[in-house]
Amino acid sequence: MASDIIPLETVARPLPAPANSPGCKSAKSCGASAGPSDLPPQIWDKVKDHPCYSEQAHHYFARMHVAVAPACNIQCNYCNRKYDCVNESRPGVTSERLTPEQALRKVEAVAAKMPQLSVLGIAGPGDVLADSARTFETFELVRRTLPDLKLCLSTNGLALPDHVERIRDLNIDHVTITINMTDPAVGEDIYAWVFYDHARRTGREAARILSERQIEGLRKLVEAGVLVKVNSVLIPGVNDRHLLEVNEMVRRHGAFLHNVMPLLSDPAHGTVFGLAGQRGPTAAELKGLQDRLGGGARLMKHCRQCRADAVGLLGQDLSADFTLDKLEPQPDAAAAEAEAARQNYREHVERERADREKAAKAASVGVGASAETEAMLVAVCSKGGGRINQHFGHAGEFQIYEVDRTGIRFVGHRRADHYCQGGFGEDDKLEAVVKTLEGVPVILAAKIGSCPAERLKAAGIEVVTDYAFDYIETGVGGVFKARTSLGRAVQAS
Ligand code: CLF
Ligand code: SF4
Repeated sequence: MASDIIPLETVARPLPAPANSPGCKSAKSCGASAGPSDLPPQIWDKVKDHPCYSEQAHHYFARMHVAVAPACNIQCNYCNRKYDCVNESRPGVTSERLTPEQALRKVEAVAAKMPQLSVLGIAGPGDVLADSARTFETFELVRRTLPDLKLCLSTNGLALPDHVERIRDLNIDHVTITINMTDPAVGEDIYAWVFYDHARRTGREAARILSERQIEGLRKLVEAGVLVKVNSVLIPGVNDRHLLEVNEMVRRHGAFLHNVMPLLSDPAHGTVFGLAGQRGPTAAELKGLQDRLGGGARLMKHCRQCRADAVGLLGQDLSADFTLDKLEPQPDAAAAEAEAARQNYREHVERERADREKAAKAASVGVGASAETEAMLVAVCSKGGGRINQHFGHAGEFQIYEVDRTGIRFVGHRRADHYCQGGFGEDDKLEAVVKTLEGVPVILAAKIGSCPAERLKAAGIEVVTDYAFDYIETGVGGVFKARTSLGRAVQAS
């Protein structure tokens, strides 16, 4: 059960003492990477343990979703109602529907196994406020039983203005609104209808109502002191250029983060877009837009478009370990023991963070002196803790870091989907990894077999294991210096 939960010993391995350095001051880093020195203390306190609101936190903390909200009040053209709400999920995923009581049992079971758990989110499978009673009843039950967990919800925003007081009173500090447009002329191509004020509306009227309600909800939440993240689905040819305006609106109204997610579209999903052949953006198009949005609202780049019943660190999927039939009854003392374990883990993470920060500063020493003008991308195999602690063959995804003269920063992830499931030598899967890592010359892994390492080398990708179990920044800084003019200068002297 839950064997992929990060073992604490791999998170806690100490590093050599770092040297002094000015550290990374890149202006280009991901907005969700903001740390205690960039944010007011009360905001940092709200985000530091939230894996979606803080890129740093996603290395350490887990979230779980409970799928208690099946109904929806709008129809997006990228959604098929057979599956979960695509606004925060991958299409084609179906979650087990729960009652609020079942949801509480599940949260207790996960909490008993996973001290990394810090957030309970509700993100579907429909819209969480379309049938708000089930959503709020679930939050109330969990708030009473596990008061230290942060509560989080994700909505399309149509019903949001009617629920802001309840959200504030329940201490739900984190709300996501999916806003794909502010212009009804764009919106009529994204939404088939909305159900509002006892009637089904279509066309520009539907899009106008939805947009007005979303912005009203955003404004009220910000006034109520709730941290708001805005998700936008990037749909090439439909809202790609328009998302610059959405980003500006997001910034103007005081949302904390803007998360631009790629449309995932396939005829097999049975959606309007999928059947019409509407494509999703390429990784380069997504990055290009994110780069253009760099001066606006803070950006989230570590979203994994997870399921409405997701469990674990972002990028992990332990939902199959916690289906209803597998939930064990919890003994009376379990809740208190689990809370104490979470508290211990948080203290441990505080120490780790301080250590990692020093290591990151040490790693960036000299990086700024490089004569290289091109940034270098590095793929990292990590199962948490901000460390290079995963075997290449077990990596379901690669975390992508960029390094240049201005520093080291996280820029996103690329999926590898368990290249090594039946042993090494699965040529087609290795080919897929090579394709996934186009433009990335180096992989940092804890270990790799000689056969795949040679195959990757032949494809122009070097796999470095010298930094196994070190912090990511130590490895990224190390390979950059070794491969650039800095390394060549050292070799020549
Ligand atoms: Fe869940 Fe969403 Fe809360 Fe996170 S997910 S309700 S804010 S706890 Fe996170 Fe998943 Fe991306 Fe969502 S990675 S899809 S952003
Ligand atoms: Fe589907 Fe979510 Fe859109 Fe509703 S809000 S139609 S569940 S993607």
